[in-house]
Amino acid sequence: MNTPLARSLWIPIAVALALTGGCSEVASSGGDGSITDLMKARNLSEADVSAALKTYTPTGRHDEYITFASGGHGGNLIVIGVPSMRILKYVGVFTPEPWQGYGYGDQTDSLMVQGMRDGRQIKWGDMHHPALSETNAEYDGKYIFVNDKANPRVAVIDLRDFITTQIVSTELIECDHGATMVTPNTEYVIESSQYPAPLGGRYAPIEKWNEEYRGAVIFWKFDRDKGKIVPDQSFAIELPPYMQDLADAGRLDSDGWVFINSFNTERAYGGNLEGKDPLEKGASQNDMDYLHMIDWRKAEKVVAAGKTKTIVGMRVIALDTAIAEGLLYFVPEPKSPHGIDVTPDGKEMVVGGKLDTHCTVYNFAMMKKLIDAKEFASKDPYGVPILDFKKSIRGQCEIGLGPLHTQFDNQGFAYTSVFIDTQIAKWSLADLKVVDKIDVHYNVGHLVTAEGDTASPDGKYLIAMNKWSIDRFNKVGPLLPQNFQLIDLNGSKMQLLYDMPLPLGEPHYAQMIKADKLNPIEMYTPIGTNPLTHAKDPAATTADTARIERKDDGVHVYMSAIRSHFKPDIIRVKEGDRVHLHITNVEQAFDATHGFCINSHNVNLSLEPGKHCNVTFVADRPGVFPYYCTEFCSALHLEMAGYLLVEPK
Ligand code: RUQ
Ligand code: CUA
Repeated sequence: MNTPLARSLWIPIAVALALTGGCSEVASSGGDGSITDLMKARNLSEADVSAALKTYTPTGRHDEYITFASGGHGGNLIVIGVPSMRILKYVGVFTPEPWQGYGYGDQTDSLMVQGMRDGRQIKWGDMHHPALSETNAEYDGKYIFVNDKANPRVAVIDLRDFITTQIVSTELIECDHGATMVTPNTEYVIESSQYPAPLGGRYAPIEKWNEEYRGAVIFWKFDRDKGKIVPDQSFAIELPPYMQDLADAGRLDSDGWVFINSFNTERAYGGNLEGKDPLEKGASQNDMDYLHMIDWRKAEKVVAAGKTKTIVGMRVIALDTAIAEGLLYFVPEPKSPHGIDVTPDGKEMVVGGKLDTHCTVYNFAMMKKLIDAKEFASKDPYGVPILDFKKSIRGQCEIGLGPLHTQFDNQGFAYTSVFIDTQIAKWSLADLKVVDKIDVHYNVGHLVTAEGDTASPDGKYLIAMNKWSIDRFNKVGPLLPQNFQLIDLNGSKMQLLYDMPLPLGEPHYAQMIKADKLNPIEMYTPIGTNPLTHAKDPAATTADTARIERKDDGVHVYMSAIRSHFKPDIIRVKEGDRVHLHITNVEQAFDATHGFCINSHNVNLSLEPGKHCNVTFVADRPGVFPYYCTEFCSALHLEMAGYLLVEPK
């Protein structure tokens, strides 16, 4: 603390504090003396104060970056400001989100229906990898896609209003992991399987693994104008029954290709209660697994030529066809790889091996040359051509124990999460040498840098997404939060700035975008907009047209909401009536959100200014049910209420 460096650091900090706050008198639990007293009272070092100054964001100021982090088991997407690490929103995606009324009205119920698997509503999701839409390999701030690993699904979130507008799922596969990643102009959203199974939800004995079990990569076609995935224009490629892992799309030089890691090329399937090796032992025998290279532009042509079969409604290029048409190649990769990350210039691919100490840097031009010359070292048991490892790589960087994922900055450095060493390693892409390491707490999985998956990353900030937090926070019982650690990349040494507990499922991956690339709406216009269509809903209502109509299919209530009443505030129906509520928040004031709930009927809506919601339910119990506004919208908020009267038959 008393090193010359620390002292020289401290002087500008003290000056800055005195200038910006105008106060060296700061109240705290530790007393209200000078900054130095405060530091003493709170036991803060100069490094602590420097970290605080780099993240503290005074009231009214906004963050420079926005991070979209997966909500893991919560099935929702977390929006976080950087560097303040303030949580700004949870976007409901695969699971209902009550505050947003997501999953409690007709529109959002339709998304829960889209997300069904085998006709069953799924009550959770295991979200892993958010992917922002891209234009020319840069985040464009328009959409973000996310996957559910457990119940393989992909969702589209519209960044005009941060609302989920579509969920797609195919029963072709039973689990995904290489999802979601986008091609450089968001032509496709990629979803590749993880645990092989017979394609299309069939049964086959596990002993038939080699013959009947398969992986697949799905290319979901995205229609940017409509903001929707078009399942009819999507296709899949059948893959051998290895466990495909993370994926990344090529860009610039490698545009048109997709790269997918794999492990378990041993094709082990366990059986530890049946006298066989456990799965993980069987799956860790080979020195090399296979990096998959897929030529998706060529695959598009094969699909257009009709060389597909249809399985559960999905057009699938069979493995034999993929090989014959030159769509699929393998390159060996060291022991149990996990992350694959294409370098910003698209020229190289960095692969981390969980049981290796290196990152391997594959060179696209070298691999492409081998493919063009048809120079293959061997074939896998299914006939997929395998390139020579040494002839495909530029080199390897000795990183540490358990390198997983890699991100980049704008200075030619790569940052790799090192799981077993529980560190972040910074290394030079040019000479493949580690230049700095920093401890993280603990067991880092993914990491993300600002604009880190684009052709022009910013670097600047890095978030280490740690699986364990052990001693970092107050104890809250045996299930601990995850720990997002913000790291400053601006100096030559990485500096740890902030620990942010995340108590909402294991978040896995995130992407960080410049905040000024996002341009969300402030309210819905015209009044009566349905967020799923971004157009005026046919049942939109104004205060003047509020009414109740009895029709063949039940009672339709056209209701308006404005501070501080619903109109109508009395609804009379008969036991057994089907009730259709059509509610418009007719306000056009920023942040003037109302809520609407009826007790005991699972009716719960969020009505942002201008938004229209439809909800249908059966009034099957006679009684008196108050409804009320759930957002403290005005001084007369508590009076913003009404009665649903259900008269007995
Ligand atoms: S994973 S900790 Cu699902 Cu992205 Cu690597
Ligand atoms: Cu409207 Cu409270």
